Amino acid sequence: MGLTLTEKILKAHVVDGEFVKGNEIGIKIDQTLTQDATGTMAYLEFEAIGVPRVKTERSVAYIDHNTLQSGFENADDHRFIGSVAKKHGIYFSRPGNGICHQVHLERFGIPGKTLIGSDSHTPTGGGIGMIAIGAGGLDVAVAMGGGAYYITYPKIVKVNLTGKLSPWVAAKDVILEVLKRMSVKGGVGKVIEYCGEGVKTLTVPERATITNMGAELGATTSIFPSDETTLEFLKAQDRADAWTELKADDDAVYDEEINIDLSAIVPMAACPHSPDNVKTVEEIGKLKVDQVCIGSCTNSSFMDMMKVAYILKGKTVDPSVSLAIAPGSKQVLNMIASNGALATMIDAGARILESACGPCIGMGQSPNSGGVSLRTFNRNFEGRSGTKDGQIYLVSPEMAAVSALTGYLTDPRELGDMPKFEMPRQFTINDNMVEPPAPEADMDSVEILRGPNIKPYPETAPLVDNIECKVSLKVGDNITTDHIMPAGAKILPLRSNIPAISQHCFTVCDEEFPRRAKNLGKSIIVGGSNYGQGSSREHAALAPLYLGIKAVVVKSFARIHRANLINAGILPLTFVNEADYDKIDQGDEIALENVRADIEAGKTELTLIDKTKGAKIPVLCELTGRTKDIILAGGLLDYTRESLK
Ligand code: MIC
Ligand code: SF4
Repeated sequence: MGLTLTEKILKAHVVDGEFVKGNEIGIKIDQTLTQDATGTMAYLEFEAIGVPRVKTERSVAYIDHNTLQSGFENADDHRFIGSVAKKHGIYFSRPGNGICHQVHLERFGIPGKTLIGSDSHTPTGGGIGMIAIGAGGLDVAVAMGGGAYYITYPKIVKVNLTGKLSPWVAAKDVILEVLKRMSVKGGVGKVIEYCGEGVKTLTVPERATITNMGAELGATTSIFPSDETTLEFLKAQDRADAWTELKADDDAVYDEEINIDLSAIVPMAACPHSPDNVKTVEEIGKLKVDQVCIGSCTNSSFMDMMKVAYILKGKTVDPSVSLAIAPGSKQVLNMIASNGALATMIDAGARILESACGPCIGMGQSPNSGGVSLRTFNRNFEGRSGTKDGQIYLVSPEMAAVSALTGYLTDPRELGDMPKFEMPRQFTINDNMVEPPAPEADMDSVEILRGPNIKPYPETAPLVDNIECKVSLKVGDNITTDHIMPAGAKILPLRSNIPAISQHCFTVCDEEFPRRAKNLGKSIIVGGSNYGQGSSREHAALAPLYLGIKAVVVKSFARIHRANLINAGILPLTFVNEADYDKIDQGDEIALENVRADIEAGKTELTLIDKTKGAKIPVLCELTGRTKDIILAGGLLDYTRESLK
């Protein structure tokens, strides 16, 4: 029986566990990446693990999220990350060099290699045939130390692409179509593998847009084959030697199959407040637009920028619209500066932002109250833009640019004939903003620069026998990590200070939560389905840990967040009967008796006693040998320290 591409790469990297569907497997990680919002914590954890030099083939630390320096905190974090990188063998991509996923694809990604990144959009690397997975910072720290990364052997979904995109229809519309069909939880436990004749018609940046936003499906990752197109891309990056041909066997067996005829796809938008709330322009109807933002790791490539410049050429942005553009990397910015496309954008009235995440993570450019903002980004969760009642629509760069001119949501096909946009045969290459690490012999002389806002990892303790406490919070379905641990310009600078950032935990849902939880000393949270979707930020587990959360009981979890809870030593529990969710209320007194002994004995079904209601509620605590030991030890940090002894 033949293998899928995903299986081929995983099989070549498996170092622990039996390579059988549904099993937990440990894979060797070739490359890691971090960004600054998760990086400070990841490197504090790496230091705590105590391995002197990274053991990966390539580890890169990027600065791209916290670039609005409205106080000393972010600049201090950048300096800290730079110094850790230099000492411990990590390449440092300086602020200004671009968004981690865009730069990694351009300069470091290698087909067939494994990459984990402390950012949920790491699957961008799947655009060139990598197994690239988003993970918590601590998982990345462990991988840098040479440890395996554990995933459940995924289900593999074949997306069979046929046909060719029509003029002005974009890769963004393809992933919006997939999201429309599968929903934000349809990818959990799955890898999405793109195959078929249609693959050839898509450039590498287009493929990367699709794998990038596969994160919104909740998928483990997404992947394209590595073919002639991949080779052309790598050649143009002066990296032809990184190429190998990779594809699934003809008789590979998939768990599910989806067929997409590219020529049938039309321009679409994901409407507020979920990436799977996808509609066509006709379905949305006439929509006045206040703001347009172009950029982010989904749509900031050279090709995206060239299309935008073509649409804006000789025109002026509608007076009622603010247009912001952030090219994805120094390479992209440099190339559009040299070929005049940047001047075209400036001339049309675009507000040019630095090559960074910017508005995507609420670092500036929040829309006006109730404002409609069209964004080429990947997430439109409520409040993420920094404006609580902002109405965010996720669209292609083509739709964004034309709508900026008309002031209304506009179908880009109204532009008429489309010229052929050619991929460059040669990109402008200058890696002068990537600092190599100090040679191993000199590492002792590198001083770590720690600012006053950088506080250590919160205290943990081994799992206790009995948990008796209250429910400090009850929330509904599809809670995102932006609800649990909001980002934005005010809160992101606290990413290296867990006590301070915890004061903002869940405040989007309930202003009083941090104080209540802290006063209770210990408590549990109750939630609905797909709890923790979105970001990989482990702060969404570390802040609850600091606030005394012992367990989270939900209908279902998103993959990365569940792993982050385990890493933080917080029990991830799911209702055996979803209807029991209705029985338990905020403020209820609960008890989990003999929980340590039960978990040690390998029991997966536990009983949660709701003392207030006098109810016994069965809950599942599905842990494998390794995750069981992590929970018993009080988290991955303690577990790793113990296993290194
Ligand atoms: C995001 O898009 O939400 C982020 C900011 O890139 C996060 C990481 C973070 O919270 O720092 C992600 O996607 O993992
Ligand atoms: Fe940055 Fe936005 Fe991409 Fe996250 S999704 S890495 S914030 S550009």
